[in-house]
Amino acid sequence: CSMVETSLPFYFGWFLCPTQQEKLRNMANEFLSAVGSLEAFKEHVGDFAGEAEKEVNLQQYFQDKGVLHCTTKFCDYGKANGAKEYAEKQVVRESYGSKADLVLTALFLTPRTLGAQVSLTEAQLQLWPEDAEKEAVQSADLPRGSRAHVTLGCAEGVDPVQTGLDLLEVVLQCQQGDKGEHVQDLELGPLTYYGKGVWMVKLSEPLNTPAIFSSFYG
Ligand code: ACK
Repeated sequence: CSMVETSLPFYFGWFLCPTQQEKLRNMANEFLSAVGSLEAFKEHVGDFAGEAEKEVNLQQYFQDKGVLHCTTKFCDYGKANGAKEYAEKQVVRESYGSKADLVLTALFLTPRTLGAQVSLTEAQLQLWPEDAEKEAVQSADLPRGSRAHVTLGCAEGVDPVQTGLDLLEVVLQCQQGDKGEHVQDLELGPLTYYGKGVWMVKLSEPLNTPAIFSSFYG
C-alpha cells in the first residue's frame, strides 16, 4: 500500500548550527577582503570582471545561497540517480538527526563560486555516496570525499552544484602535479593561486564545526 510511502528530500547533508554559520560567514568575509585587496588579485581581475573593468567587489560578487551545509546526497525529490537507495541505507537512517563535527580545511574562490573544503572522517565517509566524485569527473580516480564542501556563495546565475565541481578541479590539478603558485601567507593561512581565477587558502587552524545530519525539502 502506498499510503505510508515517504517522499524523498531535495538533498541530504550536514547542516551547520546558526552560530557556526555566522562564524564561517565572517571567516569567508575575511578571506574575500584579504584576497580582494592583493595586488596579485588585481593583476588577475580580468578572470572576474572582464578586461574592461579594473576592480571587483568580491563581497557583492558572490550571492548568498541560504543555509550553510555540506551536501552528502542530492536526491532531487527522488529524481536523482540512487536517491531512494541512499535514503534507505541503514547508516543513513541511523545517523539521521545526529551531530557530526565537520573539519573545514580550506576556503576557495573562483570566478563562479565561493566555498569551504570539508575533510571527512572515516565515519562521516560512511554517509558519502560511492559515486559522488565519479559522477562529476568520470576520467579520474579522485579520493572519496574530495568533493565535500560548504557553498558560501555563487556568482550571479551560477548554480551551487558548481562549488563541488570547482573544488574537484583543484584536487585534480594537484593530483596531476600542479601545486599552484604560493602567493603569500594570509592571517588565515597560506594562499595559493591555481590559475584562471582560482584562489585557495589552506587554513592554518582548521575550523571544527558542529553540524546535524538531516535533509532539506525546500
Ligand atoms: O552547495 P551544494 O552542495 O550544491 O548544495 C546544493 C544543494 O544540492 C541544493 O541545490 C547541491 N546539488 C545540486 N545539484 C546537485 C547535483 N547534481 N549533484 C550534487 N549536488 C547537487 C547543491
